Amino acid sequence: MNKMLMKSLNHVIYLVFNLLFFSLLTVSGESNRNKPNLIIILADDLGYADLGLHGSKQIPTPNIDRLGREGIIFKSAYVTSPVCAPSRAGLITGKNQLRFGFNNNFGPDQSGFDPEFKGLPVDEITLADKLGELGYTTGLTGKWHLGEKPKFHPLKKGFDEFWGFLGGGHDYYEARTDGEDLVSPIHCNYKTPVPLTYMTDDIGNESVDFIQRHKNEPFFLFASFNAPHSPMQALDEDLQRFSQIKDDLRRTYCAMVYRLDINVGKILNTLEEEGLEQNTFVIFLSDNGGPANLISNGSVNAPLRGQKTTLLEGGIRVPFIAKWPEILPSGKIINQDEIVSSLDIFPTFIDAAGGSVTKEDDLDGMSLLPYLKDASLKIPTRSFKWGYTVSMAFRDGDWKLIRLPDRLPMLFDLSKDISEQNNVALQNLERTKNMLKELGTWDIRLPQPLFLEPPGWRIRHLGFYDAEYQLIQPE
Ligand SMILES: [Ca+2]
Repeated sequence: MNKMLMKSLNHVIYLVFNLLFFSLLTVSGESNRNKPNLIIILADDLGYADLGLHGSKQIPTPNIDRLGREGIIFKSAYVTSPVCAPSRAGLITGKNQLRFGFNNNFGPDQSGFDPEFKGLPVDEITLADKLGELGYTTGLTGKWHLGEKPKFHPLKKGFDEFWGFLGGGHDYYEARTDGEDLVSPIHCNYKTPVPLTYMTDDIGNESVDFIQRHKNEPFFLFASFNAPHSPMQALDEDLQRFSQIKDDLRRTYCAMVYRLDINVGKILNTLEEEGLEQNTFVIFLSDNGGPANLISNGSVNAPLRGQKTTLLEGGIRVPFIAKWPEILPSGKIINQDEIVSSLDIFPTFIDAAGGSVTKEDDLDGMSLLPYLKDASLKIPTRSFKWGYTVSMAFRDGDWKLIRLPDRLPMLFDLSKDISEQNNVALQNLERTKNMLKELGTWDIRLPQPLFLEPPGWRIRHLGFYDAEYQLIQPE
């Protein structure tokens, strides 16, 4: 080849390369500009009854209520577990966590179980991993609770930024760099953490900071509040607002939920101020139902029976709101017969981000976008299964079966009996048998749990099925 020809060939290659490079840049720039920002706001151990939009007469929650008014409220929304860690494992992977052995909360190490496995299995893909691949900047503020060993750290599970704590609960006022459990350190990879003011305010402020720093790129924020999970600590100014409530525990709880609402408001206001509101998709939910009886934080799940740790509705049905003004209708209520799950958040967000979910992703939920965008479409009848320590449950359309080790299975028709007062298993024996068979067939194919809770907890959990629950709103 002569020199002239070589030179012009090089020139053509150079031109083609530049053309390709800059058109790719433009395409990704444009598609990135159109991508919605994605936010999950997670409450911790919030009672189903304890929001204004769910009829609370004691706790004003104007900001969460506004989110509901301007967005979509789901009346039949579930999490995958009635306790924190497994519920979060399901939410962040889009898979029922029992499929990878994450059945339980973390307890003390037990003989026969390798503590190296106490965390979200390292090969599980998270929503943050996937959104990172789609060009998102990802951040977690607050509680992680998916493993405390370095290999389980959120920065290894797809998050670019983390401000928060690794365990399941935290003191609201104090963190120590060498502390453990409730006073464990605040971790942060982009600045040196300053002392806590009040945890709920700090998580709110860090969430606002994340939004402001990343307002020019598509971002995914997981605002993972620990309120109103114990320890029960509230600000004096908030306690004064609820001075009419005589019970100390309930008063403190109300003040904590009120402060959570203020911080949800901070996040929503920041979106508005930064001009991001229209194209930001926000989902609000709780990680499990409110604890009552022996382990109570003062919450109420009315009209639902049960509590945190039970597979009665009070343990797993949670407040759930979605808002994305640019794409979704506002003021819509999705009724009881249309069931959604925290498992749907993963595929819904990937869909919103312009990505796609394939068979290899092996997820358990589905994108809700087609049903939310088109008013003529109803979410199809679905079924979900749950397992936690002593209990298993199966919801299939209106029917729900609960299986416990020491009694006949219970069957409820949720279309008529949202408070699970009438066990109709014997009146519907064929249905009970069929559902029990399907649940059992699923159960025996699951892997063994990676870690267990102490045996004593199982006895306690069983007792919560026989306890009494407040089924109407307190005045
Ligand atoms: Ca929780």
